[in-house]
Amino acid sequence: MSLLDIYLLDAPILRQETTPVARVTDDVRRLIDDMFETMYAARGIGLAAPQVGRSERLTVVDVEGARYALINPEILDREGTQVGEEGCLSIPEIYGEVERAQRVHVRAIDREGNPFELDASDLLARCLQHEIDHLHGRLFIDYLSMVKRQAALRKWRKQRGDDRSLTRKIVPAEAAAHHERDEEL
Ligand code: K1U
Ligand code: ZN
Repeated sequence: MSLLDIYLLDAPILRQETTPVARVTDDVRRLIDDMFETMYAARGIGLAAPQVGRSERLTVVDVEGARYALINPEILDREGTQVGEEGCLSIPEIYGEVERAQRVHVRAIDREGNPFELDASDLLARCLQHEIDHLHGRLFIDYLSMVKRQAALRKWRKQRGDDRSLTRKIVPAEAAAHHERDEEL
């Protein structure tokens, strides 16, 4: 398995509509495995294919042990609302409150090519909506008020400085923990 680079806010692929996966091949399964590895190393709870430079309709999530690979996911039903904080591995260190449906009913295809349906609520529902948005070129900052979006973008530009790179490398979580401990000493 391999750690994949994560595409950042200014990368055009994050704004493109994805292409449905026609067939679950070994290549698709390899991508799923690499995406799980990358998501865990980046300490995320979800990751969508465009975030690793692949414009395919595919995402992975793991929210409190509820672990799913979703190929061609579709939200069939939404109920209620919840407001909560979101972050994005493509926009590190930027956070914002987003209103989402409290519960969603999702249909998708799994890693073996079998269709399945899923009812989710709370953080899993939020994460699924965030990831499925990625598959349609939408980012959580699109839901912020104009004032909050502009503040978030100002913070993003400031922390980026002169750095124009469109991807970032993920440091495996264990190595990052050692680094943080060394920094504290
Ligand atoms: O798609 C992504 O960029 C991953 C993103 C998913 C997400 C986070 C928060 C709410 C909805 C969806 C992340 O995992 S960012 C990491 C993060 O902020 C987080 C990690 C654990 C719990 C909550 C948030
Ligand atoms: Zn995201």
